[in-house]
Amino acid sequence: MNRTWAGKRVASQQRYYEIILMLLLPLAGGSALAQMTMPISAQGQRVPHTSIHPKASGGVTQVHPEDKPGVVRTYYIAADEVDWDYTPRGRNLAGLPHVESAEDEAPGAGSHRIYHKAIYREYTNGTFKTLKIRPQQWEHLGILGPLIRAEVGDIIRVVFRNNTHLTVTMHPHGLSYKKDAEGALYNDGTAGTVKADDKVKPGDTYTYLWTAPESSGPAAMDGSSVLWMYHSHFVESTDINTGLIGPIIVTARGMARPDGSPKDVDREFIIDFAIFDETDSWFFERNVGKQAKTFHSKALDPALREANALYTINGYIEANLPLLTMRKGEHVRWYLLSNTNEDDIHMAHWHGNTVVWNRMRMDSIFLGPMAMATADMIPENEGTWLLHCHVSDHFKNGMVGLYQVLP
Ligand SMILES: [Cu+2]
Repeated sequence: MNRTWAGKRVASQQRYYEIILMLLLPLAGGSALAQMTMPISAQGQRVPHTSIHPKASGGVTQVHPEDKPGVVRTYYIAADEVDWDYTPRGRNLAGLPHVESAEDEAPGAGSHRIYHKAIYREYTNGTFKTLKIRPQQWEHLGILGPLIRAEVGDIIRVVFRNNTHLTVTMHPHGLSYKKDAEGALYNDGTAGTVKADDKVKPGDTYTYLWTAPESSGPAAMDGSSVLWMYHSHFVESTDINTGLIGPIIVTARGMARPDGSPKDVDREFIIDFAIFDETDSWFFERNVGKQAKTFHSKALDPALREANALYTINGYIEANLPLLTMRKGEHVRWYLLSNTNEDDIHMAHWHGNTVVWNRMRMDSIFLGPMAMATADMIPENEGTWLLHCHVSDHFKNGMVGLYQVLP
């Protein structure tokens, strides 16, 4: 990377922060930003102008007041413990021949696959007493945390409550953050309150402040919005296998509706090709019992690991994913992501219709671990169609959903 360019970019990002800090400190009553407790009524609060143009002539940052100002979007998100059912509506709902399902399992296992897990859930306000009802559009998110949205220029404020017995965090991809909002513990030379975001203890609340600069939004090869994710980053792989992962969408400046969704898209779906390795969950011993006590590594007992690996889409196996419904001719945007295990190597495949990804026509998209991708579809072929991972082992183990194209 060109050093001069990189230096300018870092400097402009730091300047971006400085301006935002100057603007926000009065709102926070001058208290430390990360611990702001003043209720800022979330969606739609205008932020005084924060537009920065890093490529301004002479390397001087210029503010353009004619640009649309950003908003502060506040989310109340908790990590909660739940008993998660990977099969709420039953087994092999796609009706596929030769699929391993309930009858293949040990006696007593029952037809459901239920594990104790920790997931992110959204609440209506900072009392964390009332869960926010997930809109029907996002019921298919399943085990994923609430969708966090921003338009480039916005500020995202997440009031995070840890209702679990675990130490957890929230760490965002793609967005911009300072050291007190990174949500990841490691030797980064920081100390004191700047470390408070790195390990949120059971019962504690922490406010993460993230921003959506141009560098978090669509680039030349992207559409009008891009996908990112957030997840717990205390012991990262174990946190994610326990269930702590969720989506972020950033829409280009000037391309968002008030709710943050891209104006040029009719319908959005978020699909996580997610293996949950329950042997790497904080609750493995609680879920599996005595067997877990003798289990020290995947290499020691691959069979036990395989028996407790769930090949899911959004935490559902065997087409338990709610039916994804769209209409012929709509502009449908698919946001794809994957989990973090070494076998989270997927090939997302649609029957019946094609997509455009990275300006290429596809009907299958490759996803490595922790991948994020966006693909657009104009469905033309009516009917109920398979959406599945094309990796044979994953497909056989239930990484399958259905989508429906209506006239
Ligand atoms: Cu797969």
